[in-house]
Amino acid sequence: MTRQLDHLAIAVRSIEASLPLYRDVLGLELHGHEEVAEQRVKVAVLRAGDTRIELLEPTSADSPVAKFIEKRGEGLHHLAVRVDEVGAELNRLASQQIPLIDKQPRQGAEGARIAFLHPKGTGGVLIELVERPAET
Ligand code: CMX
Repeated sequence: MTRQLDHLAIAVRSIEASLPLYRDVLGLELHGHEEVAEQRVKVAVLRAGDTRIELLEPTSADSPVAKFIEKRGEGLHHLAVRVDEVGAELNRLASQQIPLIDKQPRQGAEGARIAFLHPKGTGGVLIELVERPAET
């Protein structure tokens, strides 16, 4: 099976302030906005061909994305790879001793099931697994 990049996520202080670059200057189509309460972020999704760019704005000071911006400033936050079943993939990676942030899938934007690998096991890159509902 050929896997694909599902999205790249950019941590921003303000979606309103950041959106014009991606939508108006770069010409990417704005697909939608939503709040992912569990992650304490607002997300703007832009389509870029078969993949997406997500702008992540923290909704509270204790959001993981707020912590990231405080420590490193705005910028590239994570990349996401699409998989068929996040749960099965987590089991496979755990059996290979890949350090995981999430032992179980959780809820992401656009109805997806997601899980994060720990950047200490991936050369400092935060990587997300994404399982999408069939119609998206
Ligand atoms: N990229 C690379 N390294 C990162 C990182 C990132 N985006 N965010 C944190 N880290 C590093 C930290 O610098 C820290 O390193 P040190 O131990 O060397 O200081 C280490 O990872 C742990 O970070 P932490 O914030 O202290 O640890 P937590 O366990 O609190 O957080 C993490 C783990 C990184 C998964 C969490 O902060 C996070 O970013 N979660 C994802 C939030 C998110 O993107 N939600 C939106 C999902 C929407 C969707 O895609 O559907």
